[in-house]
Amino acid sequence: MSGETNRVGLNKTDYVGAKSTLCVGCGHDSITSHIITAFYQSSVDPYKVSKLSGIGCSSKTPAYFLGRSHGFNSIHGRMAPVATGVHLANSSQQLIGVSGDGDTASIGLGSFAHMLRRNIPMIYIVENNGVYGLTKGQFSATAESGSKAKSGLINSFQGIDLCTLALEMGCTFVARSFSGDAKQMVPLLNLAIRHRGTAFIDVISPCVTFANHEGSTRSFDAVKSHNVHLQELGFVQPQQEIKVQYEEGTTQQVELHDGSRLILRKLLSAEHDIANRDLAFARLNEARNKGEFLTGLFYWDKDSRPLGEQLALPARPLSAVGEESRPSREALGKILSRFE
Ligand SMILES: Cc1ncc(C[n+]2csc(CCOP(=O)(O)OP(=O)(O)O)c2C)c(N)n1
Ligand code: SF4
Ligand SMILES: [Mg+2]
Repeated sequence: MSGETNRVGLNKTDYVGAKSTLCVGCGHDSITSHIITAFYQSSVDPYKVSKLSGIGCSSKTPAYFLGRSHGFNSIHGRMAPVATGVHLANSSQQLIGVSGDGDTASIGLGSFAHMLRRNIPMIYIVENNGVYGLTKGQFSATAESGSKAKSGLINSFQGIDLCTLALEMGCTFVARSFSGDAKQMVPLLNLAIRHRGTAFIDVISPCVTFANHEGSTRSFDAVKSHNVHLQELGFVQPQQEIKVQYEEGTTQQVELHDGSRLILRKLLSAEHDIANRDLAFARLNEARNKGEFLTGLFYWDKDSRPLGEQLALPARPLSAVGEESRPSREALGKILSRFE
């Protein structure tokens, strides 16, 4: 499909952005390329997308994809409230946010938690390298205890597992992947594009400059040797043929409202059901106790209700309401008087 135009008449090159200024080999650049692939494959109109971020190397990346979309680079740790505002002002925009483990798990932790409770419709990616890359490699709050910094310092604090936290906060789509795993990331993103609520994807994304040495639990070698897949994921676009034949009983297919299909193939001996939140907690805890990076789709609430629906917002975005249809001063006064 990569040389062809997609369903909205665009080429893959129409989904790229500016040239990356990150270190050569940074995991974050691979995630950028998976985002470009998924938005192209899903034929998303880039003019209807708003890209959001905080501060960090990861937060610079929205400049490198979807160059025709809107963008807002917030202050450190404040992507979530900005996303909430963008959604309430213009609910017709599709949102994708990229944050870092520092940006989300330290300064932005409170905002992140409350955004998940509210189920703001957006794809929320954390490019998780266990360090503050932009400020020269200090441990972040997601770094595993016992991990060694480039300076030789050993991390004595427990790391926050963002997927477990997201589940606890009521997140309706919780997944983890590895930046180098296009086969898993692209289907996850294709599904996330269609999710009606916050689609959280924690992506282990090694920092080649500050965390790729012996003793770091986030080096490429350490992540690859501890990466265990929860399931094999496939995504079939509307009207696209399923080319691979799977053995009966080993796969599950979920049809989506637009005719696309998610295909899940069981890999672990332990049972998992993406609709079962308790099992998602169990799988995450087991993996953590074994020191594994379990990747895949942990939980998906297919019938999730995004914020706009919970608040019964009108279909017409507030930003499209002209002066002529705004309530008069008297009408507003009447409404306000009810709260006096
Ligand atoms: C209010 C505020 N405090 C601290 C900083 C300094 N600072 C910039 S980026 C950053 C952390 C970046 O780490 P992360 O979010 O993990 O992104 P990475 O660079 O690792 O991709 C910090 C602490 C800042 N810019 N603003
Ligand atoms: S410092 Fe680390 S996170 Fe930042 S661009 Fe370089 S490799 Fe990537
Ligand atoms: Mg980081």
